[in-house]
Amino acid sequence: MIAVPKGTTVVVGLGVSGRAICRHLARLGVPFAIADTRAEPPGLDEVKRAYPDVAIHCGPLTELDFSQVEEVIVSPGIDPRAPGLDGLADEINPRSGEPRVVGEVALFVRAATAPIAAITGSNAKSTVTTLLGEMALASGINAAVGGNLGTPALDLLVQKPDAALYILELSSFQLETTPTLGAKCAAFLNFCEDHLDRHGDMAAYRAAKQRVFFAAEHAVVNGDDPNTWPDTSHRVAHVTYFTRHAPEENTPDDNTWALGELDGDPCLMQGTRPWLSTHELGMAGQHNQLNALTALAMGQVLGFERQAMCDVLRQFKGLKHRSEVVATVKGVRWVNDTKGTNVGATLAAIEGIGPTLSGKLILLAGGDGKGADFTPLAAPLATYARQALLFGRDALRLDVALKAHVETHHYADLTQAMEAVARFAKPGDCVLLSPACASLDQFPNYQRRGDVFCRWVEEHANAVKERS
Ligand code: UMA
Ligand code: ADP
Repeated sequence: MIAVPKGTTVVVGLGVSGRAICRHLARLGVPFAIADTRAEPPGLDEVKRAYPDVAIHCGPLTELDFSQVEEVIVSPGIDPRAPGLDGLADEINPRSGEPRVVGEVALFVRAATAPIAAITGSNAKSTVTTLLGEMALASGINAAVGGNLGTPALDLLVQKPDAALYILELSSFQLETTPTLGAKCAAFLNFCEDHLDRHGDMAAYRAAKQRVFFAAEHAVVNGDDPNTWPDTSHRVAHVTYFTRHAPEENTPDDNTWALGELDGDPCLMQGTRPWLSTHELGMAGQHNQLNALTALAMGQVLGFERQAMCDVLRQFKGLKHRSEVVATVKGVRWVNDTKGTNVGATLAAIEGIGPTLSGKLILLAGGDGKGADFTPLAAPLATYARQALLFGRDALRLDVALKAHVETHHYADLTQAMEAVARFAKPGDCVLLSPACASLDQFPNYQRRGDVFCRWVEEHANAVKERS
């Protein structure tokens, strides 16, 4: 076993966050060592060149004796209780007063001087984070946007040293190693089964996400899901809710943002006060109406301008790979929701798009289900879908959960499933790729899966045009 010298700071992981942590420590002049469990981690050569004097260990963490280290800064992909780090996460670093194992965001909190708006949840984080960033820009606020999405949090400190606000998307992995975030505004959007391979059970996954609330001034949470609410231990001063249910006429409540109606026209409301008709939104689907409500609720807490926020909601068409309309071919709409990588996301896409169709949905789903229970998809598919075309590693598990409720067919891969669609689709239908699974069994990432879908649809559209 190799003893790590007394008082050393060790960075674990050489991915995007690990390299940002090294840059930050180097800027601060804090001496550090590096460990990565892989024999050849990405970026190793770059890091060796940048820090020729820094000790780097590649291989199992159990080969190192961490007992004398001052602090271990783990990357999000590393479990703070991984073998080798045993017990360290429960010990306190006397210098910081925080656990001896922390993550990138803990360092960010120590260094940031502007307020933080933080967004977590099982789904919709990237959409809400981006919307809020656009709203800040439109309101003339110099905000820096990043975290789990885009630029690592610590790099924002250098990219925008004069930022007036940090808007961070935070994953459960990042929050798990953040002792006290102290956000000005913290949102927990929704909660469904995901990442159980890392967190073990739903209680631990939720507890990690709830860390977003520690010492927050203001929480924005899902009124329809108590799992997203803070409890008293989080010491949150104010809580605002968003909900899909219309507000009650006689109990106007400015702390609740709701999907209501004005003269029969569905609209986004604060209490009983209408803000924007849902017909004006650039994004499609009821799930995106909720995302718009959340961004408005956060934006108001943060002092953004009403007109600027509404203009952004009119213009923002949504992010690529999330309920993205790729083409309409012979009356059939093709929608790429490859970022639907868990059951909750796919449910939202089905329930968001299904009611808007004159025809039916044809769902393309499958891949690596990460051990999830697929049965919640059965009822909405029975209501809105014509068929479910299943592919990838967990096609059979999906079939078992769905076949009593919707017609199912199996294919070896996504392309074969797409080639089969012509047999089923009718004008007014929507072919929805929302796999409810990770892509990693057949693709390098979810983006590549979405790109394969989009390319196939474009070729299909061209072929149909040439024939007609
Ligand atoms: N790994 C090892 N050994 C190590 C270190 C990492 O095997 O010593 C593996 C991890 O298990 C993981 C992979 O390497 O499979 C990457 O892990 P990492 O912690 O090095 O990841 P980064 O490259 O730093 O990227 C992370 C986030 N990735 C993860 O949390 C897995 C990125 O989110 C994020 O954009 C980036 O930090 C900057 O903040 C990606 C993600 O998939 C998009 N996030 C998950 C999600 O959104 O569901 C949480
Ligand atoms: P995240 O960053 O949390 O993965 P994204 O904004 O990238 O979130 O959206 C991921 C997927 O989540 C989308 O493709 C869609 O299927 C689903 N989704 C979007 N909005 C919601 C919502 N309000 N509730 C549940 N699922 C949603």
